[in-house]
Amino acid sequence: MSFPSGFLWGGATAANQVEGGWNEGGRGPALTDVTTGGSVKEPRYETYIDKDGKPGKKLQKQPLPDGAHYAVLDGYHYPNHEAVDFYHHYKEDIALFAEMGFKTYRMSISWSRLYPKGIEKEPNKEGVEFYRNVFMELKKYNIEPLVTIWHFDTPLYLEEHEGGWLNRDLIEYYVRFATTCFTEYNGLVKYWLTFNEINNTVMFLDMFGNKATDEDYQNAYQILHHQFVASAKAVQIGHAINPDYMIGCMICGITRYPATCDPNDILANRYGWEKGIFYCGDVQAKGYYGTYAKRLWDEHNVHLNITEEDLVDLERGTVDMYTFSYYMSSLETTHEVKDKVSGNFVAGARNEYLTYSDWGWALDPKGLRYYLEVIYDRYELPLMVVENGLGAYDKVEEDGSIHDEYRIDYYRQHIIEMNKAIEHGVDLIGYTTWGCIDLVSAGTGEMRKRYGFIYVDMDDEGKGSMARSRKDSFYWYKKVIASNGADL
Ligand code: BGP
Repeated sequence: MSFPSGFLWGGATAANQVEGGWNEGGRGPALTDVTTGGSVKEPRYETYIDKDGKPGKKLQKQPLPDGAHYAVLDGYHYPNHEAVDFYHHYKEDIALFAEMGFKTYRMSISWSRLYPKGIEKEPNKEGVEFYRNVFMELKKYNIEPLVTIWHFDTPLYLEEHEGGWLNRDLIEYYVRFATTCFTEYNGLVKYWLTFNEINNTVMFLDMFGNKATDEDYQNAYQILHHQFVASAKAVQIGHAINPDYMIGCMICGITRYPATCDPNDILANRYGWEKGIFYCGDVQAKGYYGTYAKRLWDEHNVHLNITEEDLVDLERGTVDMYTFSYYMSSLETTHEVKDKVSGNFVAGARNEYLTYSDWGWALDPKGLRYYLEVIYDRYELPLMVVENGLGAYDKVEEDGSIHDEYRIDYYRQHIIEMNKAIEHGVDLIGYTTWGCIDLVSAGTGEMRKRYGFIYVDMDDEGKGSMARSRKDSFYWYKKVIASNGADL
């Protein structure tokens, strides 16, 4: 078994989950500073009326409990304020990535570190320099950065005072931010992703039994449209700045199967792929809305504000590569679900042929091959798996070692399936495992849900030394990379 030469092996993180330093270096607060675990808990706001009589929202602040250094708001702590402090440990962390032999490192740029409120005309110099230093450090080890421009972390100001992504003006603010990234880091970065898991906005609206209203759909589709246009504008600008830039979309890839052979389930499954997966990929990779889009909008009485100019932008701003995260598959059914899987983030009908992680995520390596082959057939663009990993409890032995055989096994199975897809003709150019260093969970805000090859001594209460150590999987992944995927 072998992978193409030049295959981009590496790991992935996001600023809001590793960086910390949330109020350092001139950084402004971001939405993710108040919504880590936001999918389960809402931030608490106070409402107020400003001097012009305009209503606004303000976060309720609470002091830190004794001994903890994670900030606490209304009794709920936001661990990503400090996260695993990549902000101060980046040299040490990058040296560890280099030791594993990483060819690439996927990371994101915190928007509010460059534009604290999102509305400024000029970027915050200290923020710009921070990422320049990180990229220079990666260059030292010949590690190619793969940079996500938006990873859920819209500046809080834009959410509180500008109405967030429902407001068309966000396109302009985002484009300014993206242009700064493309210009400042020209020569240091080649691979870019415009929006992380852009499809979540619609896919999770009614997946697994959530009931969304027509208004929820109206807003979600309009938000997505603004993000599509922002992405397409950024792609055009990026290519004008440097024609060699490889700019990709990033889709939350959940392989969907029908739960039964009832034609109703088969149809539901087909429509589920369209709504959850293809809707975004088609716009970003083909440059136009799929024929089924009108059906999806009509289902919920959605009327979008789309201009002629938008359509031109979408057509001109198609991506160079399709990237996605892959953690699990799910079952689609029109029947009542008796045997339900529960877990954070995602829950649904249990697939009796699969096993599940401690957090209820279906472990399905073959589902990765399925996804790769379906998507390659549809777009014929280079593909990258930019997230894949196992959130698990790790036990630190008395001598400090961590025997995470379950994680090694998980990766081994997924790499075997990727290789089969390549043998079947799929142009897969890279693989970055999620949370190559332990980080704060996006879904729950926990530290104990660990993904890393590198362990970080930090717990859910924000207590720990932040010391880094190598798990068994660290040595294993090093061997995999050194053998270009042959030695598993
Ligand atoms: C994806 C996100 C990541 C990451 C991952 C794992 O949806 O892009 O940010 O966190 O899922 O999810 P969790 O952190 O909830 O385990």
